[in-house]
Amino acid sequence: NRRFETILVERRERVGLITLNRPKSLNALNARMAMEVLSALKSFDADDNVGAIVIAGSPRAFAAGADIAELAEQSLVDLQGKDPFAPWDEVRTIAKPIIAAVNGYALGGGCELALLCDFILASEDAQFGLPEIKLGILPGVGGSQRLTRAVGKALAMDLILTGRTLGAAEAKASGLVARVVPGVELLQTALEAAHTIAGYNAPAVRMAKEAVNRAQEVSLTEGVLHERRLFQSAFATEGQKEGMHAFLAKRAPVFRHR
Ligand code: CO8
Repeated sequence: NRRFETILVERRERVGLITLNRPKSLNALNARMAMEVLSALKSFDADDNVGAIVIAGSPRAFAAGADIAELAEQSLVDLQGKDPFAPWDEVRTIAKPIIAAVNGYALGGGCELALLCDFILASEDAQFGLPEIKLGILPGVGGSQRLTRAVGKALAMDLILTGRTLGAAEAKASGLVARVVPGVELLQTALEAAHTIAGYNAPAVRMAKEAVNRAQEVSLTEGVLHERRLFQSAFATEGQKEGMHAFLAKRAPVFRHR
């Protein structure tokens, strides 16, 4: 935490927790936060004591978007030259599952960050949207692509062109979020889900994440083939033997975490 100004980082048992921490600006995502989130994610990804990661916000907002104050005076050449969003693109290189715990606003880049996570748990007061159009711009960290894949073209067009926000119930109904829970239970629910994941056979967890992500990229035939190869690879892990032997012996499996 000494290294970080914009986030809080801690480990709770086998779960890595990153809390976005610029509450005064509703966690506006500046260039420093992008670097810090990526750095924390990479450390957790390399740490055998961590099996899954949660990204959470502060009480009023997960994140209300890119830091508009920082962006306002940028030129085309600035954005091309030292692309301040490049670290966000690297979130997809993290092999361990990442859960977004979204309460309050997840707008613009905040919504895009949630979409970069593997799944989203939302509180009843969550508000999702890509309101960049109101600022004279459009989504810039994959929102137009990932939201469209998540909820389909009709709703993605509606949100991106009108800039309106989506409440938790509509977000759940559209498939954007996996679960909606009361605000007071959100962090605990996310930590418990991450803890459950972190208890499983780590190589199989990584393969399962990779397999689902493949579905976004390739044809069904290629995706099924990729899955089959990963499935076969799982039989080269100790955890496969442990999981299956434990089932047959009617005892709980004990997975080793390397
Ligand atoms: N950037 C900078 N500061 C912000 C941002 C932001 N995105 N959002 C809120 N703040 C600041 C406000 O300026 C205010 O500061 P101050 O207290 O100093 O005046 C403080 O946070 C509290 O905000 P409000 O007073 O506005 O609170 P309200 O409850 O009245 O309104 C809203 C809350 C509706 C969330 C409102 O703050 C808002 O509309 N915020 C901007 C939302 C937005 O347009 N987001 C999209 C930004 S553009 C973008 O994300 C481009 C994506 C490109 C990639 C990003 C990289 C990840």
